[in-house]
Amino acid sequence: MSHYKSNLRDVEFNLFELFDRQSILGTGPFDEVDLDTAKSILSEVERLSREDLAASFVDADRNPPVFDPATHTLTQNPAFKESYQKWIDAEWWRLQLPTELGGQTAPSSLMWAMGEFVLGANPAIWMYGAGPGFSRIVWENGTERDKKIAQIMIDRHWLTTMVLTEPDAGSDVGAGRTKAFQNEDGTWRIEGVKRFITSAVSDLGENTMHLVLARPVGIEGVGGPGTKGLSLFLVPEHHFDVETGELTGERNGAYVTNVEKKMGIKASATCEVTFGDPQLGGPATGWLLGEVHDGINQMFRVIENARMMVGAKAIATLSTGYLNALEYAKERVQGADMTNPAKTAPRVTITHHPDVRRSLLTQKAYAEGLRSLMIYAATFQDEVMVKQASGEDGSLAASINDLLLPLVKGYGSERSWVLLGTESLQTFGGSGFLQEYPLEQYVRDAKIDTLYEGTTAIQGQDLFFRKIVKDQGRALGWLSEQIKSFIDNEAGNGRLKVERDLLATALDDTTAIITAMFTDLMASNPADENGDARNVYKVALNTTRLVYVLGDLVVGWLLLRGAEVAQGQLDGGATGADKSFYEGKVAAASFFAKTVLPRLTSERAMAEAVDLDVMELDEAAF
Ligand code: ST9
Ligand code: FAD
Repeated sequence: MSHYKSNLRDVEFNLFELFDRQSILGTGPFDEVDLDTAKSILSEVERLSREDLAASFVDADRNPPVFDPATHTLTQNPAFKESYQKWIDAEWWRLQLPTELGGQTAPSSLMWAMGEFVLGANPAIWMYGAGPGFSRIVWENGTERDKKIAQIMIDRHWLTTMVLTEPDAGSDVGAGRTKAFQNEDGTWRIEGVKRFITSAVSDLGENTMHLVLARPVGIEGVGGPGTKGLSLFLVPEHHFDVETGELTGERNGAYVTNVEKKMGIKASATCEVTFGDPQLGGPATGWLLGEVHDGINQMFRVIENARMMVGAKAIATLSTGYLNALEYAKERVQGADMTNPAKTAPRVTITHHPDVRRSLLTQKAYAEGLRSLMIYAATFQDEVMVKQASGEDGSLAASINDLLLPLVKGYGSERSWVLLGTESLQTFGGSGFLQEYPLEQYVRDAKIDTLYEGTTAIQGQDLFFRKIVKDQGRALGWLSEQIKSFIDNEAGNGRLKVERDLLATALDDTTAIITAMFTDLMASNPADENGDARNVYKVALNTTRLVYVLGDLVVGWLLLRGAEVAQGQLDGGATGADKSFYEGKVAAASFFAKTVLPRLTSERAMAEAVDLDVMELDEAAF
């Protein structure tokens, strides 16, 4: 039986009942994907994921790939290889490619809805299979040569990596020391050691293309300090003929020199990659992407997609964690109903206990609310694509997507990983701790989501300094207006009135927190008479808090929007499974509004009271 429990019904609810995606299907850039096609893609990928992709999830964890340092090769778990091949053969990955690259352009919302199934069933498959997406970035940013390479990468199913991190450059990517020297023929020689590189070695394809950030040396005007001095190079594992893609039989000097042993996501190899070490082989030769020195900007095209992927992975895992917990709770008999204290009272399933119900509804509200957040963010990616195709200005949609990304990634991963442990696994009692059930693996596999692609602290800084301050509050202001108009809207005869009031308070609290952060930021300008640079510490003491607060606010709002739609269906006479589904939507939204949103008032009190005590404490006192 599959470990993976999907929620196709709720995915479709979000796409077609809440966010009206049918309005963009079959037209404009998505003219090849109509509503029926979209629905059949979803149901087929859901089946493939639940059956074929999920099949190797557990086995690949217990029998992870084996690295041979002598040959720098890796042998993947055979069952995992089989699942991976099924994903490649099914060709659904073509949906993220333009027609020029042999793809069939689909809305981002459909892509991520589909992605949820794959990422929930076996996330390492999506990661190893990310080559076509990477190729698209190479193609979009590349010269004619790079465009040819991109097509080769797709046609020959090469694996691809994003190579930023070094032992001394993690969050601080700009501290990277890997160097690039230009050869006489215009190619580049890369020298340095990169760490923690996903998918850098495998036996899943004939070649791997590394997208490497390195600092050019000896070229006027480039290669300065920090991220802006980094350029992006295409560095293959094996040399090949750029016209035909055929391997020349010559090894490039990019070697995996270690594969980490780690807590989870064991099927996905995390590698140290050594470039251009003469003791290992020849030089590591590559090309400058697009022949422009714009590395960090180009790499962020990949990172934005990968941050969305990480959030989707976390959210997908919480959803299957919840559904597994729900199934267990419906069957596990333990204790008597609290209203019947007799020693001989009949024993009941644990779904009769108030605390288990609280836990299940908490899981349901977050799993479904986070799904809405992910798909909502993707609707702005859709809008950017639609506007690009029609030549309209899509900059507001792009900014809103930018604002939502640290929430999808940062808030999505934190809430998911914590709830998987404190609620989903907990529902199983001691059995949750056993490998017999998937929860312990889910918890181990989901922890990484708060770490890679920028830790939660980095997401918080990105959210406030870049997505709010640098954006001059444009996207935030738009979002806040949307929430306000929902609160003021009395549609549905003022139903959900209590919840709307709670949302109004949450909006006030969030606004007050952001205002306090702005005030501290203004007070940190030393050019001002009363400015004190240290006030920026106060801002930074609130940035992670803001990820949680804004996340709760937006999820609370999206859940209530869903509840309004569901209430309409109930009023319209929904019956059977639909009736239960819609009742669940209303109940989860109301529960979230009543049990999560009120906490923002205390977050506000803490945010407004933040002082410099934490920063002034002597390190010896910690
Ligand atoms: C990693 C991989 O962890 C883990 C999983 C791998 C799985 C791989 C497979 C899946 C991937 C699939 C991808 C396929 C692609 C498909 C595409 C399909 C279409 N947004 O603030 P500044 C840029 S990998 C956009 O001064 P600092 C921007 O150019 C390792 N751009 O930063 C900016 O210039 P400007 C992940 C942004 O102080 C420039 O950077 N590692 C954004 O110099 C400088 O900005 C990390 O994530 C943004 N949000 O550097 C590192 N932010 O301002 C985390 C910056 O002029 N650390 N730029 O526009 C950070 O993010 C740091 O904040 C820092 C700071 C490095 C940016
Ligand atoms: P550090 O940056 O040293 O951070 C340590 C702690 O300090 C964290 O809690 C962090 O939040 C905090 N911190 C650091 N700086 C700040 C700051 N300025 N303000 C506030 N807090 C701060 N990298 C790649 O390039 N490619 C990959 O494919 C890839 N895959 C990975 C796969 C796995 C399994 C792992 C574990 C990592 C992977 N990484 C990859 C690296 C990953 O992106 C980094 O681990 C991550 O960015 C954090 O860097 P670090 O580990 O050096 O931690």
